[in-house]
Amino acid sequence: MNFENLLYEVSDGIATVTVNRPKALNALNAATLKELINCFAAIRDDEAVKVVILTGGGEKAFVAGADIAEMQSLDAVEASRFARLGHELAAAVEELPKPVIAAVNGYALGGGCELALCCDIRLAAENAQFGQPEVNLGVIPGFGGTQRLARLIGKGLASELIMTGDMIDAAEAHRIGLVNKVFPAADLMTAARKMAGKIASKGLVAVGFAKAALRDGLEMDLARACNLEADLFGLCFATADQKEGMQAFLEKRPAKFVGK
Ligand code: CO8
Repeated sequence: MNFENLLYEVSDGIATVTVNRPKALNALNAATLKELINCFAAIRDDEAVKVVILTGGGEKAFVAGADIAEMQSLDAVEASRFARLGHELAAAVEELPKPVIAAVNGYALGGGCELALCCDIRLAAENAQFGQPEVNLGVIPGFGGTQRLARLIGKGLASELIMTGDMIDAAEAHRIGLVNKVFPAADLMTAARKMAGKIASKGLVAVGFAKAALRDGLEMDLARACNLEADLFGLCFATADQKEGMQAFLEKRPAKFVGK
C-alpha cells in the first residue's frame, strides 16, 4: 500500500503503521485521517496481518494533535465533519478484530493522545509527553478524548488534564494508567515488536474475541457484559484453535494455532 502521509510495512504478521509528517510533528490533517481509515480497512481484510503497531515518524512526536493550520479556518459544520472523520478512524481501530499497540515515541497531544486512546495497549518512550491541550486553542477534545480518557484514567484525572491543558511525561502517564509500560526511546519499537510477536503467536480468533468482550462489555452493565463474555467463550469452542490449544496442553507440547 502506498500513502502520502503514512509508512506501512508488514513483517512476521506484524503491521507497522507510521504517521509520517515529521515536519508538522505528525499532525493529523484530513488527508492523513483518510489514509489511516483506508489503511485500517485494508488491515482488517488482510489475513497476513495479525497484530498492528501504530507509531509516529521522526524523533519528536507520536502525533502532536489535529493539524491546527488546517483546522483554523473551519466553520462549525466543517469542524464537526472533521471530528467525525476522527471518530470514523477510532471505530476502524477499535472494531478491528486484531490488537493495535500504540508505540508512543514522543508528543501525543490532543488528537494524538486521543488516537493512542483508541488503541488496545499503549507503550511509551521515556521522552513521550501526553496531553489534551485543546483549551489552549479555545476548543475541547473532538476525537473522543473527553470520553475515552475519563474511562481509562477516571473522571477526576481526565478533568484535570483536559481543563488545564497540562502535559504529563511518560512516568506520570504510567503512574495513572494511561500507558502500560515505558521504555528507553531506543528500545521502544523492539519492545513493541516483542509484545506484538507474543500476541501473534496465540489463537487469534480468541484474541479478537477478547478485544470485543473488553470493548463492548465495558459499555454494558456487569450482568450483560458477563453474558457477552459467556457467548464469546462458547464461540471459541467452534474454532480449531481451541481444539489445538487444549490438545497441545494435554500432550505437553506448544500449540500450533492456525487462526481459525
Ligand atoms: N498542527 C499543525 N502543526 C503542528 C502541530 C499541530 N498540532 N504541532 C506542531 N506543529 C508544527 C509547528 O507549527 C512547527 O511547524 P513549522 O516548523 O512550520 O513552524 C513544527 O510542527 C514543529 O513544531 P514546534 O516548532 O512548535 O516544535 P516545539 O518542539 O517547539 O514544540 C509542541 C512542540 C509543544 C508539540 C508544539 O508544537 C505544540 O504545542 N503543538 C501543538 C499541540 C497541540 O495543541 N495539539 C492539539 C491540537 S488540537 C486537537 O488535536 C484537537 C483534536 C480534535 C479533533 C480531532 C479530529 C481527528
